[in-house]
Amino acid sequence: MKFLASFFLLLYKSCTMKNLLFTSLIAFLFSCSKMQNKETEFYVRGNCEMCKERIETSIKGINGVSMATWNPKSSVLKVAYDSTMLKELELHKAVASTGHGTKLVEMNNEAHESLPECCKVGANSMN
Ligand SMILES: [Cu+2]
Repeated sequence: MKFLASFFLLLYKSCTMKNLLFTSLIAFLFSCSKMQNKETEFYVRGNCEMCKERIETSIKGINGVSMATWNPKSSVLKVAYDSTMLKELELHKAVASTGHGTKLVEMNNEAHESLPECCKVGANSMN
């Protein structure tokens, strides 16, 4: 009788384990399907490799961003992000706060003033 009881207990435990696994699998799939990965690109004013580092870091630090690459030649920033977590304008605001303006959000002047000379507007012919 004791053996039977422990047998059923084991059976019950393995069933709940399976349920747990199944439930977490469903939850995982559901959270994946809810993610809306979106890619966008826009102009960000900047000059050099230091600008690149600064611009990309400001965007990569945002929750929901999976990729950020700024091209110093074209001044175009490419971003992949979860559109359920943030809006594109928030990307513009984040980058502008570091002193690099976009066409939607003007650069933060104070931040821009504290940039190295080579990173400022007018530092090279590309501005
Ligand atoms: Cu620079």
